[in-house]
Amino acid sequence: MSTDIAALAERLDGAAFNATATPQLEAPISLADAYAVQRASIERRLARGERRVGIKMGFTSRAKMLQMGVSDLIWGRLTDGMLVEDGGSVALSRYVHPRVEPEIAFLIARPLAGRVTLPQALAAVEAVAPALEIIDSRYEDFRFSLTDVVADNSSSSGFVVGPWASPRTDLSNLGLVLSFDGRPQAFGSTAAILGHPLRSLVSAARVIAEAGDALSPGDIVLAGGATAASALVAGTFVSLDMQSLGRCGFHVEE
Ligand code: OOG
Ligand code: MG
Repeated sequence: MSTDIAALAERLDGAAFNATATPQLEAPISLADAYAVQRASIERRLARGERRVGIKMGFTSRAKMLQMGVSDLIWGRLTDGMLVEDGGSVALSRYVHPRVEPEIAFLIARPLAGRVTLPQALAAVEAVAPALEIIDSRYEDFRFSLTDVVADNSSSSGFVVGPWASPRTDLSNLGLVLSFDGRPQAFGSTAAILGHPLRSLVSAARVIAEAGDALSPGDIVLAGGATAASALVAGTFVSLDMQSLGRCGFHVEE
């Protein structure tokens, strides 16, 4: 039976828009169909006036794969509607069951797509920053298969980008602490992201080309969570401190 791409896109976009969970997909779909659903659901957001601002990589660390039971790299699309100002606030009521995870963001300076080397990827970077991703599966109980989560735009929901720094910063092994109200919640290192976060950018260039697209100047690429994600708690201030790159954070309201 062929998959009704538009119907699934409407269902998942509606679940995100209304912050209400939807059951896991009834029938397994192909990976190609899952990305087609993702694309169609983002088209709906763009039609409402949002703008594409980049992409996020997922399951680039072992901690994330273990937490979710999915072991293949995935990606999702970011829009300006997902951007949360550094130091700003989010309302829990806008989400289904949001979680936060520490990441690194790349700002793209030059077009990048296809099979590229690490030095080629680095040469396309304008700046790097500590970042927090707010993920929010639209599926009940935050449970999904690989294709379910891809169709759901890889749980993309929000992101905060900290101060931009020189791309010459050595990203290979930066210590990081995610805190709630100053209390450490998760610790890690950027080395957890594919051994080096730049490898995630290399993968981003490949997957975006496979989708017939390219990374463009001004795009943001999130490299993927370095630790398992933590559930957001109302009334807390979430912050990320990253060695060499500094800090970013946001308030969580009811
Ligand atoms: C899927 C998204 C994975 C990451 O950084 O690994 C992801 C999820 O965990 O819900 O964003
Ligand atoms: Mg993430």
